[in-house]
Amino acid sequence: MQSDFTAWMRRVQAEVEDGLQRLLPDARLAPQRLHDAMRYAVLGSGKRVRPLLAYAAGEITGAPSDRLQIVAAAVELIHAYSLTHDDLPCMDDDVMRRGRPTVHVEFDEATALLVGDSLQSLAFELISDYRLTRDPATQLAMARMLAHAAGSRGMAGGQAIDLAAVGQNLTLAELEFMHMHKTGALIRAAVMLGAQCGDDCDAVAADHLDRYAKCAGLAFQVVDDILDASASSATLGKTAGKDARDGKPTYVSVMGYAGARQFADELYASALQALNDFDQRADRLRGLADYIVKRTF
Ligand code: GRG
Repeated sequence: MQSDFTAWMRRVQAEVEDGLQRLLPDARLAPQRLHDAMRYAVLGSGKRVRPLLAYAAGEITGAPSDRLQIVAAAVELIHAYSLTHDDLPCMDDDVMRRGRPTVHVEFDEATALLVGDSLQSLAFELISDYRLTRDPATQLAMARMLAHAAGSRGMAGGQAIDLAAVGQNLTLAELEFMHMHKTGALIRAAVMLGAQCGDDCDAVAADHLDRYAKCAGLAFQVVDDILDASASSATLGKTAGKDARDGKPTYVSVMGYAGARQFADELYASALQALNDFDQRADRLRGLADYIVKRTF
């Protein structure tokens, strides 16, 4: 069972990598330095959790893999843009990401800024260029969903709250609000966009999937906070222990290590419960919830 899931993950990760390789501009095309930096920011590593979630949700609704490859790439491009900008000196000021120098260290700050801008634009170009649904109105709604998830009422808004929270004491509700936006919004979009690529996504299924995505997204962040406080930089491929050093409130600082671990387990149980109405076609989503809470990097 576990080896079957691992084989599925590897297969999807390879398909996502192929898609990204093909869909990103060739580094020999002008402006070469920007295209080279875009490819550096996206290719070669990263867990591809959001693409995996899109593919897993697509299994429930019978989505074809060529459509999933496009939405998975679009979501991963938005994610890579957010990491590139997050690492800039004006934000988190970090020098290591995915086990190598951050984009502004390897290239320069202006290039890193443009990499983020260009990856975000490319994501929407992809959603517009390819036929993803039978009904064009649904495809337009998908583009809107991704825009909303990335914007000020989603990820960018969550990042603004995060930056303002340095040195502050947040309540649990405030912490949750921040993370539902900063991390959760894009994870929810990944699940819903994957599901919408299939023809069997009715309103009831969408509601269950959205509940799953909210729980899995928050669990992802809780585990991220636990790992930041407990794992090494070498294991994580990014600077560990940074949240505490930067005076950032986290699930570990608010709930303690054991409290955060228990909360992650509760969210895992709620994520599985949201899938109760689905048959074995939801097994990949079940497996991903398990992966998200048990991951070690
Ligand atoms: C700059 C608009 C803007 C937003 C930045 C995503 C984000 C918002 C900041 C990253 C900081 C951070 C540590 C967020 C917590 C969760 C998270 C997104 C971790 C990184 O994602 P992974 O673990 O990374 O999926 P990989 O490298 O595996 O893709």
